Amino acid sequence: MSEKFCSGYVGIIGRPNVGKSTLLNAFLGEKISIVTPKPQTTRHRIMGILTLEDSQMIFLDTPGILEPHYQLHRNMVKCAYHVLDEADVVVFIVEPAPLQGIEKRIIERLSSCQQPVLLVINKIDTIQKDTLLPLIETYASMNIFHEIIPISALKLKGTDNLLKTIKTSLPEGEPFYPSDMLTDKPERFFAAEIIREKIFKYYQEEIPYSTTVVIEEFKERKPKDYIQGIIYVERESQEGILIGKNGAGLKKVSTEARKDIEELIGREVYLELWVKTRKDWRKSSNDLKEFGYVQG
Ligand SMILES: Nc1nc2c(ncn2[C@@H]2O[C@H](COP(=O)(O)OP(=O)(O)OP(=O)(O)O)[C@@H](O)[C@H]2O)c(=O)[nH]1
Ligand SMILES: [Mg+2]
Repeated sequence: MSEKFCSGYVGIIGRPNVGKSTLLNAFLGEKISIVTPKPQTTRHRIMGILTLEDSQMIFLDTPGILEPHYQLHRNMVKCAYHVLDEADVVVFIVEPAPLQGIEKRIIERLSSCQQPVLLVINKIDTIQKDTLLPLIETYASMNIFHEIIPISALKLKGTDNLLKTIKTSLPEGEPFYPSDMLTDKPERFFAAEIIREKIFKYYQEEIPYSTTVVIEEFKERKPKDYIQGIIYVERESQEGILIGKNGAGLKKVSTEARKDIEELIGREVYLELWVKTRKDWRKSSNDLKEFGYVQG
């Protein structure tokens, strides 16, 4: 054991939908952060711990940084920028496309970062090779980024190279967490996230964004665990949309979520879901606090 051990926090930031959660899951080889084709999927900081022979990397997936329209958005942006205070290395993810306004503002903020910032161009499986070089040149000319690394988080292209670069950017030090620890949040948090993922998958327009999930009960029982969740919507009219004709919508969410929860916790589950209204919860500081959306 003469090799030095490196450990540290790796903040993953970027605008919504660029593939931050996909990358976290790719690094861990486990799906711990929910992924959907819709933007603004992640609303909390999700920690994923990868312990190797010579290093421990603590990845922090974050909500996409956006132009906030209501209090939940403001909390999400705060949560994302907060990781800049914790991270030893920052991974800033973009898509292989021209920069958006919000990204220019993120870059401004990153330009005063003390720690190394790696620029990751994700989704390179979606573009022609010759469009990549001019993009790399644009980012290189900013003189902000420690490295510029093109990847496809979905196809696992370039992700090993990125992991190596992250590792070499970390400080020397002892591991922060036990080697078998994967994340910092309890099973009930991930159960709620999985239910939210299914709502993002099956509902359109405002429904996913007006929804939050609270796990009221999580009891380990034989032969099945008992989980009771409440899906909160913002208006009574949304309850019916969510429940669907003869309860079909809710049933689909519940069945699929149950399967994923069972896979995650390795036990059989009885999942009971209720739908309730909490008027305009996304705009209420008290409700956001109650639902766990306040950055400590
Ligand atoms: N083609 C392609 N799609 C990708 C890649 N990485 C992620 N995606 C897709 O992009 C979409 C968004 O991925 P997420 O990982 O949820 O993105 P995110 O940045 O975490 O999004 P927010 O949580 O909303 O901020 C999903 O449909 C992913 O499957 C990639 O390398 N190639
Ligand atoms: Mg995400």
